[in-house]
Amino acid sequence: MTWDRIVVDVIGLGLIGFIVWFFWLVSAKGVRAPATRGGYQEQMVLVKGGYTPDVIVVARGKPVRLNFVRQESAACSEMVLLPAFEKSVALPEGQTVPVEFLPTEPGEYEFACQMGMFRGKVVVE
Ligand SMILES: [Cu+2]
Repeated sequence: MTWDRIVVDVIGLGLIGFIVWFFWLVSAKGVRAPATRGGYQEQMVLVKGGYTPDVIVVARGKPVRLNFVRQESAACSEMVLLPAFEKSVALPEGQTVPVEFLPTEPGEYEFACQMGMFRGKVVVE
């Protein structure tokens, strides 16, 4: 085995490890919404065949702003509901729609399309 072959193998294994880490571990634990100006915890959520990311971790007591961006025309995703915070928001295709709420109690709060086919959750710590 030549050394360039070894390098290719190591890179390949590294990529596999990264993919497993990214799609498995990260998606299982969720994404922590970073703090932005104005004291918000802010996270972009792509709406396309589901929600990406679909698990968003926030701290309680600080306002949250989820910026939904719908990149599809399927009617399924034209609304997003966040029942625990009494939110029901229309998502026009291609626009960034902020949804703001203040989490006060730790817990897991689901958000979903109006038919409940796409699902995600906000984990409040
Ligand atoms: Cu739906």
